[in-house]
Order: sequence, then C-alpha cells, then structure tokens
Amino acid sequence: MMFGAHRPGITSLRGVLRFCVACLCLPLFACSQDSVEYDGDRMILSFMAPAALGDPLIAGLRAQLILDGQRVVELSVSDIDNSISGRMDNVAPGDHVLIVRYFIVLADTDLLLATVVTDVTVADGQISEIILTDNDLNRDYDADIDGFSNLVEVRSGTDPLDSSSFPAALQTAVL
Ligand SMILES: [Ca+2]
Repeated sequence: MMFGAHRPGITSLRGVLRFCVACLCLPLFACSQDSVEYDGDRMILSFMAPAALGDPLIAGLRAQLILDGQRVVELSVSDIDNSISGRMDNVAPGDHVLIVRYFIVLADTDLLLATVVTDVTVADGQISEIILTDNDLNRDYDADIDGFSNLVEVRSGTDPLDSSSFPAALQTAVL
C-alpha cells in the first residue's frame, strides 16, 4: 500500500548509512594497515616498512616471511608507498609465528639488517592486526664484527663487510 511511497526514503536512508559506514571505515583501515588476512588456506600480509628501514626506504631493501620457522616466502617491498606485502598458501588456521627478515644483497650474499617476530592467530575470513614496529625490530646483526650493526653501516654509507670501514662520527666518539 504505502511501500511505493516509503521506498525512496528507505533507499536514501541506506545511502546515508553506507556513506556513514564508509566514512567510519576509511580512517580505521588507514590506522590498521599492518594486517594478516586469512582466506581459505591463504595468508595475505600487508604492512608498512618500519621507519628504521623505510624512512627513507633503504635502497634494494628486501623482505622475507618465515612461517613457524619453516616455510619462507619472498615479500614485495614497494618503493612507492613503503608497503610490504605477500602471501602464503596452504596455511592451517590457528596460531602461527611470523618472522620478517629484512636484508639487502651485497657482494652476492644476503646482508641481514633486521628481523621481527610476531604471533598471529588466523581464522577463515578474518583480518588480524599485526604489530611490526621499530620497537620490536632486532637490529643486532654485525657481519664484519666491528661493533657497528649492518643497519647503522648501511644508513651511514660505510662498508658493513669491512671492519676497517665504520661510521666516522661514531669512530671519533669511540677513540
Ligand atoms: Ca659492522
């Protein structure tokens, strides 16, 4: 009877609601970019490079995901927005340990810059937030054992594979 008259009102109300939901969701998504999405048996990771590696982005930075200390997959590092992303198939639902390994290739070998470990619980169709911030980074890797980490040396432009090459400012402080 009055349905015809009501419909436009309901339709526009839905439109307003959708708009409101979109407005609420956009900032939420912007805040929770570091996430693991689990769909079927596939784990999809998306997160921002931590500032220690991403601000500015280290040239040639690469990242790998190690799942439960066993399976390794290469992640994509974007030099456009500093995002890091990747996926792994055949992942069982439940608890997992994620290790992200950041490195560059120098003299044909992987030079480890930092690692971060985080736990995640995945369930079908869910998106879980993950914490992969600067505070949780282990940067204690020193290939030439000169007392300066690989990351500090790469940032300083010294040779992380040569113990006689290390940051000048720090060298003065040490002497
Ligand atoms: Ca060093």
